[in-house]
Amino acid sequence: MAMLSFERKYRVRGGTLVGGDLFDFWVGPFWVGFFGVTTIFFTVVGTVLILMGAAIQGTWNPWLINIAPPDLSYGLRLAPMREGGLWQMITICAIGAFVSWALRQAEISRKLGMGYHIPIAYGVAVFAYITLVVIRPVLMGGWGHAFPYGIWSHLDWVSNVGYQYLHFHYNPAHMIAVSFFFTTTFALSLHGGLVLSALNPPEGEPVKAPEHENTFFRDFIGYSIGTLGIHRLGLFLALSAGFWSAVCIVISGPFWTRGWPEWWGWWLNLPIWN
Ligand code: UQ2
Repeated sequence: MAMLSFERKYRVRGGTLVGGDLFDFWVGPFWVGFFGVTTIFFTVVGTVLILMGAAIQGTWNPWLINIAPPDLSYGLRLAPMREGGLWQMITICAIGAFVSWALRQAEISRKLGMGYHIPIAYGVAVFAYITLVVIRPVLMGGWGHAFPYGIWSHLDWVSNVGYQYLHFHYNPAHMIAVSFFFTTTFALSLHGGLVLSALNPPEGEPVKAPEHENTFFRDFIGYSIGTLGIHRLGLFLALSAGFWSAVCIVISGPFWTRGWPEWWGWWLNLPIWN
């Protein structure tokens, strides 16, 4: 693959967290690194295990493949392969691959002298996943509380767990998470629209610069957050969405076991009403 003219400048040694310069080389456009190797390892093993699960289940329909966690009767023990052990091994591979990927991002950030924003942001998504398949199941005493791996089956799980708490939209942390998700899409639509409008002037006119972007929002609402600011805001909104998602599910069960509508009884029970 052709290397861009400036790319060679960024092919710098060092920045690794483990192994020194053992895997500090490139294959085509890709830097390898120790955690590149571990990512590939966990991904290949995990994918083979998923294919084994599909073979055991007897369907190759991608929508219907389902690999379920162990029954609740197994508690937090290891289960036989066909009884959820496969799910446990796949979970170990998934976490191994995700953590390897985050550390690979950290190593490349160090190599390039950048901040750790990328691995930290990605880490919030990994944290949300680990909350679902490890932290909450451990707090509730059974791997059976985790969600099954399958396109259709994980949606059924979300629906069932939602109804278990009667009406999940009354979960205050869920409200905060949803609001952050909506605000993220709103901010990205403002940003994407603004950038494309600046970069696509009428035929024959030069592309517009950030001063036009700032001026548009100052004229429109009296405030511009700025080109760096919109990306800081977007990062904050997106990470907050992931963080509050993890909070809203981890408090459901370990902290609150009744319907979420009932939680709002604290408001009706305030002593100020009589
Ligand atoms: C902006 C700016 C950008 C942008 C956007 C804004 C030049 C290219 C979208 C406007 C954003 C504002 C006013 C914040 C909106 C607040 C929330 C919570 C959605 O000013 O600088 O850079 O893309």
